[in-house]
Amino acid sequence: MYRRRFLRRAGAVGSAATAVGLAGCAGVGGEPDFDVGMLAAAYQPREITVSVGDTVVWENTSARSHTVTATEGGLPDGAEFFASGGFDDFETAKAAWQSDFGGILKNGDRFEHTFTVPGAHEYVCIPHREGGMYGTVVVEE
Ligand SMILES: [Cu+2]
Repeated sequence: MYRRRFLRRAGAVGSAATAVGLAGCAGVGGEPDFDVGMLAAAYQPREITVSVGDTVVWENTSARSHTVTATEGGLPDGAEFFASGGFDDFETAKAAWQSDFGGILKNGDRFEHTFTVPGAHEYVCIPHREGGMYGTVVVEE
């Protein structure tokens, strides 16, 4: 947990754009109380490293709507599928988005997932995946 917080701070210092984007969502002491924000078509940061057992919190810090949806084949063996909207697999999540925006995260909405299996977990924003809106959670032992 401490390591994640350190990494988050280090990332925020390195990017003026990040500071601007997250300014409206600062938690106690001015530090954001989420781990991954969202820009118009990107997760910020795109990759985050956490430890087994950590919970990652996403917040839609942009005006556009997004999803957080694990990709098929993008998870380590044994890892639980995760998706905003709570869907069980990618196809279900995609169909739900296409029918009635299932899994939508609007501005200020949050999603969280606890990671219990080490390895790289890739996820995507369904409406913006062709624009390259992908992210990765790297989970270390
Ligand atoms: Cu998106």
